Amino acid sequence: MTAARYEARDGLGWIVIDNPPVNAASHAVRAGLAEAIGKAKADPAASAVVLACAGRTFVAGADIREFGKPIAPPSLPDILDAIEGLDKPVVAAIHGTALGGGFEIALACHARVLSKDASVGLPEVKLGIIPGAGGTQRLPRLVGVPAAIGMAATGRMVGAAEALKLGVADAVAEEDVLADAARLAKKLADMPPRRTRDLPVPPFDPAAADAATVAATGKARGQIAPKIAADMIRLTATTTFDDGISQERAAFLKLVTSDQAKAMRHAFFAEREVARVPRLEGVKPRTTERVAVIGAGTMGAGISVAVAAAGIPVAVVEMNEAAAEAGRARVAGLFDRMAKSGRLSPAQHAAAVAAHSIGVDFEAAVGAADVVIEAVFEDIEIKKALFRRIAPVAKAGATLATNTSYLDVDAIAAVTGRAEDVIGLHFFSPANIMKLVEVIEGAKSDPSAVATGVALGKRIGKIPVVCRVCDGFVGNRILGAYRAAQDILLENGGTPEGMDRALEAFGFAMGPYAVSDLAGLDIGFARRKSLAPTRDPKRRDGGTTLDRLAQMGRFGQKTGRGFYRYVEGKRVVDPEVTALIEEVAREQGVTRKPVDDDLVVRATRAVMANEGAKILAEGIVPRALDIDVVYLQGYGYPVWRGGPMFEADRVGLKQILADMREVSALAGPGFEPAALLVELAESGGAFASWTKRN
Ligand code: T1G
Repeated sequence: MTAARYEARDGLGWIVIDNPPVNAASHAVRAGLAEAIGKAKADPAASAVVLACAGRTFVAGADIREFGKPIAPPSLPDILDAIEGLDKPVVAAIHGTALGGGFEIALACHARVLSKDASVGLPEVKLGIIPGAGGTQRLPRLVGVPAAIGMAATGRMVGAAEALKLGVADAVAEEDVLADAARLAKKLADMPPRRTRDLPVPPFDPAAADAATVAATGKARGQIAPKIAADMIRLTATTTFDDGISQERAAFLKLVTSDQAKAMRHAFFAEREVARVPRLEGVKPRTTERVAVIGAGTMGAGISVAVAAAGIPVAVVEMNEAAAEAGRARVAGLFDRMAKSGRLSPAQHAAAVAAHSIGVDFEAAVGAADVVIEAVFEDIEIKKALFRRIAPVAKAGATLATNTSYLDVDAIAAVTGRAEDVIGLHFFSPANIMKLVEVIEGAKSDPSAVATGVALGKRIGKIPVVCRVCDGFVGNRILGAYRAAQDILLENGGTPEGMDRALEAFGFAMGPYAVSDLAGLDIGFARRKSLAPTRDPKRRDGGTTLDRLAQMGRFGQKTGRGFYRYVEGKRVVDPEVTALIEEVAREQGVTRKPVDDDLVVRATRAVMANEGAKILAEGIVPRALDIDVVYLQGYGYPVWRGGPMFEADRVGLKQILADMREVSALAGPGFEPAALLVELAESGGAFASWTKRN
């Protein structure tokens, strides 16, 4: 099967690309296209040409797997020049998504027909690059500079209707995009091809272009590609097409080998690879036709909405009618916001609402479910009691999942008498939006139950990461480690505002102290109190300041004061907090010395990698990419750094080990370098290529 073929039919030439699963413009596709274009050019029977794709979608872009390797000719720009230069009209028939190089192919055609559910876009900036085959030079000639920036500098996809309105689609096919494209091709056959490159750039308001650029770069803080994409688009107003093309290509080639592009490509593939867990290879998930969720609080509402939005019937159970009624209101609000934001189309909204119910009949809901998800108060005794109720009612073979964020899944499973059916499904709030779900495999979980958790996660649009039981699983365990290190640095001489600034410059969306105030110090304080009996008094954990603030009723934003004061919603530094930190340091016998931003970043990065190394060595997850995906999808880790383990490999494990040794000297017991980190650093190894030997 050739990746692109030519056939003549009904007086038209047909070029059909066929490269499953997404028709990526691989070398085979480009070579096939070169041959097909030659045939179209030479075919006297073909008065015009339709360019289409087999399978589920138009070309989804250049083949990302080829990046970082020498580009085998013909290059995509050469192919596009050949298409655009044909002396007969070429009409693109677009279904599914035409993205990146795929959309650039369509832009080099002389007209474009989209099926009504098709989308087009230039998402290259999401890979840390910019369009490299004329996208920044052709798109503005069709939609204008501001709109082109709004698309290419953000990576935003547009649907068929908007594409028509913008002028990048010539028609939208209600039924048959191929038939409509053929009709248009015949209509254009006697006219000279309308070459996008020859179109004048529509006049535009520079302020609108500036605004689009600011909006795009504002959403991608720290990333370099968006601004470059916008600059390339602006070039169209000041230079020739050919000069613009060569500047775009040069910028693309430079970006494609950048650290940011390597990190974002890693993230792209890791988020797909992570659901393929080696030890679950070939394990069949159990059938999941109905789900029950116990608890309609924040988490239960979010989880059940995500399930219903995927079209799976879900019955939520509450303790009493009043709680059920409150849950219904909460769920209705979530559905409405998802409809308003366009996450759910009107039809999807209606179907999701129809699939969702909340009641008080525990036996009916749990007895009918293939998967039961508990989402009640984070207390081990409450969860155990509930699972004692679920176990005898749930049908044989049903998967029983707890949404706990750090309690012992094995302890919960042990009370059910059917531990093989029990897993954890740790969703992240808001559960109807956040993509990460940690699928916790208990010591006695049957692989089919774990596979069921993974399959359900994917089906509801999540990114499932399978991990074994440990305190905090992957995300919260690493969070606990680096937050303790940061709190010790705070006592040693840091300030909340200084440390937040350093970590926001590193790329975190919010610094740790702003996050603590947002989440509520009372929550952290309650957890610390529960862990206090087991805490090693010889180890500093830096939490004294938080304890004091909580005891003073300073719970953060919700009380107007925490690590910061909040004046009309604005976060301001509070000298009282600085004084309190100094007092705590004195009590600890610590002489405060200024902590610079560089140390804050190096310490955070090292402790994250160090805890990740322990997690790998313990076999909690099989691969470093599992840890990266947890942080990218659940903790606001900057995607252009690829995740804590990818970033550690980039920096080099020798440096990470040196930084970890510096942290250990500053923070004392509990911050020793992990054996695996030492082993890899001393052997010149990397996390990416390490797998657990047994
Ligand atoms: N190259 C290689 N493989 C790709 C790919 C691509 N462009 N897109 C998807 N795949 C693989 C993916 O890894 C997975 O593989 C399988 O296809 C199904 O993907 C010159 C330089 C198209 C919306 O950024 O956004 O063009 O895991 O699970 O959920 O200027 O794939 O099965 O082994 O995501 O239905 C620009 C990236 C590239 C689009 C479909 N294009 N792809 O989503 O399936 S750069 C993109 C997507 C470029 C030009 C520049 C999505 C999708 P496996 P999937 P999906």
